[in-house]
Amino acid sequence: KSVSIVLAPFSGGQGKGGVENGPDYMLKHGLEKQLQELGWKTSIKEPLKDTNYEELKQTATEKSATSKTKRGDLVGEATKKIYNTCKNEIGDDFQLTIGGDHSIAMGSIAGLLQRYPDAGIIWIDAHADINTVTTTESGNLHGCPVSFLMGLDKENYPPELQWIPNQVLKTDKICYIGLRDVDAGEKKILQENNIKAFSMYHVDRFGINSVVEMAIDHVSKGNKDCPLMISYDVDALEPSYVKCTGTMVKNGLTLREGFFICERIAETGNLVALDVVEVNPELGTNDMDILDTIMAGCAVVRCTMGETLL
Ligand code: DIR
Ligand code: MN
Ligand code: MN
Ligand code: MN
Repeated sequence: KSVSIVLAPFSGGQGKGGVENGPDYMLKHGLEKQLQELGWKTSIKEPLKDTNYEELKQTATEKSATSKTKRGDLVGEATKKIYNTCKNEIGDDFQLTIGGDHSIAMGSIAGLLQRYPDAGIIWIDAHADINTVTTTESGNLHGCPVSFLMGLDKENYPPELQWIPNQVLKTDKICYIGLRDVDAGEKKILQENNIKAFSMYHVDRFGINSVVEMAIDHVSKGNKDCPLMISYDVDALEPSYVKCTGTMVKNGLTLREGFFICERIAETGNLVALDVVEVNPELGTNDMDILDTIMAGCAVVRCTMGETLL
């Protein structure tokens, strides 16, 4: 078994610097070696390697002035590169993408869906990330990747995001777990499109085991071999364990609940890809907090990739 580790050190989908250092910190923590110890043959892909985002940033505001969303040109350029790597360079490998902010999922998911058009996406997050250019209150594109993948409000996409294959993600092939901070406009989109979502209420109501089972069933559409992908925003987890992330929301998943989701989906044998995003080491006020967050991010990867299966 082989894994392509796609590094996505990108922060332009939101306003806080530092999240571009997530991949570096997770690798320095030994992530690649941990995967090798689990029996994976690893290779590293760096689609953003030759991009100078400092230079791009200076022109970004001007170029994006016609759109409500911020840094559309940066996000468009970075996600398209990630898309091309995920589409063309992964082959049969497991696709592991390390962010970066969650806007990078536009690239990783659109790319994966070119190789596995039928894949089901399980989105672990405190947020729904389904704002459109019209509904977004913050203008941050990390709050919008799902709507772009679904082709919602396409007429208003920033020009640099027009590359996303139209409606590459079907509204019934995604399921959320962990939601607890969903904007009013997003709630409307979820309801109107009948998108399956398990909030923290549902986790308490049914328990994490049933929730994961229902999520797998929903996105698999009766196909027991349906390829599955997890897009994992670490802010889904309770902030006391994960303090170094850009938009903390209290009352999240416990670490065990958060890991169990990965373990159970791994157990299906159908997992083909994982994103881990929003690890921002710069937001730590002390070394312990930074280590906690990095360790949680690495543990999510290991649980997804077989560590806890006997
Ligand atoms: C908010 C926050 N809904 C937005 N989203 C975040 O900016 O659209 N997503 N933080 O991870
Ligand atoms: Mn989030
Ligand atoms: Mn919000
Ligand atoms: Mn997110």
